[in-house]
Amino acid sequence: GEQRAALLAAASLFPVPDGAKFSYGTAGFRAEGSTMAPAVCRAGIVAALRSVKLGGAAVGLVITASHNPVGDNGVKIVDADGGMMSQAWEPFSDALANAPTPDALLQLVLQFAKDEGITLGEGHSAQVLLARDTRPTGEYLLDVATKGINAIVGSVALDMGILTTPQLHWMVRNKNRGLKSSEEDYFTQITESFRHLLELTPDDKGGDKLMEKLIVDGANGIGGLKLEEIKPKLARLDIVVRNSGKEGEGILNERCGADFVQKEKVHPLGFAPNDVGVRCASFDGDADRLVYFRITSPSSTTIDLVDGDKILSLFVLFIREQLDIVNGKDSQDNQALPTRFGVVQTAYANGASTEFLKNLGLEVVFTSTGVKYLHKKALEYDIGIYFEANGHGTVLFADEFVSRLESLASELSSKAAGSPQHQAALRLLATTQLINQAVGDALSGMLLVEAVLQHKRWTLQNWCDIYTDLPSKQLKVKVKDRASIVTTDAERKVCQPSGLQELIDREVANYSQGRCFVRPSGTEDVVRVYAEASTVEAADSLAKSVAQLVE
Ligand code: NG1
Ligand code: ZN
Repeated sequence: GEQRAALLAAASLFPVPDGAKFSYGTAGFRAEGSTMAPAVCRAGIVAALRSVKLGGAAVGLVITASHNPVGDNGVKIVDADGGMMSQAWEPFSDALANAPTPDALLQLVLQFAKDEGITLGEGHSAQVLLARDTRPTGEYLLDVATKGINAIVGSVALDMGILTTPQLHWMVRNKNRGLKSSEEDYFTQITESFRHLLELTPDDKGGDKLMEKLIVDGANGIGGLKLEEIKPKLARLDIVVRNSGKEGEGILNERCGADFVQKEKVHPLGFAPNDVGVRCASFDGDADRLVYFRITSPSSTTIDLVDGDKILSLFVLFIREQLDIVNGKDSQDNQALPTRFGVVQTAYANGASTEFLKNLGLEVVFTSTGVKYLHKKALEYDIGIYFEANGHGTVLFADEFVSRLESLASELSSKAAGSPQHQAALRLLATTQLINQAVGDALSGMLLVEAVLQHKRWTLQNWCDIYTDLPSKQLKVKVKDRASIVTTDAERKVCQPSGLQELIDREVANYSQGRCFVRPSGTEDVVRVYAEASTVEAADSLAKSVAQLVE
């Protein structure tokens, strides 16, 4: 009836061109913006179905292509818990995006609804929160997504406006938990918890002393605009935003942004010799990645990079310190706050960071590349922290742990108000509020970095010095069929083609501190080679010889 007609109508509005092949991948559908309408419309259908399946819980849909060029665009679905859409729905999403005719699309939906036990067309409700980044094709594609959502009868599409990707994830999560979920609420939560953390700085004289200047590269995207908005509410930070995304500033992600800075290891456009030595941060285009850096010389573009691994390490030091204060370092039993604290990395984490974390006595585990894998693993702990080297990551606190922490803090506030133990418990509580619990978030991550640096009275130099990155090299190799390479052990070992791993091992054995792995990319048609060794030349040469083994 009505439902069938609506699906057929939506599908015929945006036909899939011959030969198109959309794949949901690790970051949703992504392509040249002008070719994205069919996939976006169908992602709207998937998002609405997902909401129906979850009994009408809010689901999110964001139009963004993150760090990719301004001409690209993409679509990603946010699950009701605020995380990435359940992987179990990816095959259906792919099939739907590529359905060649309206009738094929209709049949796919009907069959899938049947398999999933979804009753269409009557009495159900669905709501999808939509957002987009600043891309020129964003407004059009958001409208296309709305048409897809509306093709599921009874759905409501709510346009939340131009947002960072993590803001939308946060809103979906909060909404489904019955918590405040507007953009204003998001800003209030992160600025208030940041202020609270600063007030808990040891020996804080309650002064209004500004920290040293921080320059932020907004990648000419949405993150810089949002940062400008909350800047007046950020006590004690002296922030200058460059590549802010305002008219005439520059092009989104072009020679700027976290991806560019981390991969090229040079400073972004818009930074000048005057900035030598200043603490700088860089967001990516949708503000879910964060790196820090410092320009080392007025006459070159080189930088000292502080990547996701070092951000993770800084957070680990801070959280560990607070846990030690709360628990008392020596008494192993009878701890006030027993805590399973886990660190999650991928094979791309610099070996020096892993060594540093293991030397702290921490549990470090590895997953495959891709936020959905890291996030899932981190959820297994009371406090689970994960970061990709590229700067995407966060700290997750289990609900049960937060309850215990709240009880402890309130107990201490009557028994030992203002004691070091009480203060440490309050710092941990403020941290659970500040750092985004749904997904990696450059804005909230940066505020936590700034609060921790202030807490430790650390300069960027102190932070850089916690360990020295091993020189590393990444190469891309084009092969006929990248799926012919199959890996195991969190992508650190090749199991197919047979014999390749032995050849890699033999190469690696020639290098001091050598480490190398190869894996097929999940987002590009290439095989990636990563190599680490004790010198830049050695890392380059190891990567090159292993690349030759792959070709
Ligand atoms: P692939 O193309 O699978 O290596 C890349 C990044 C991931 C992640 C995804 C986006 C590297 C080496 N890989 O994945 O970290 O950000 O894109 O979801 O940077
Ligand atoms: Zn991004």
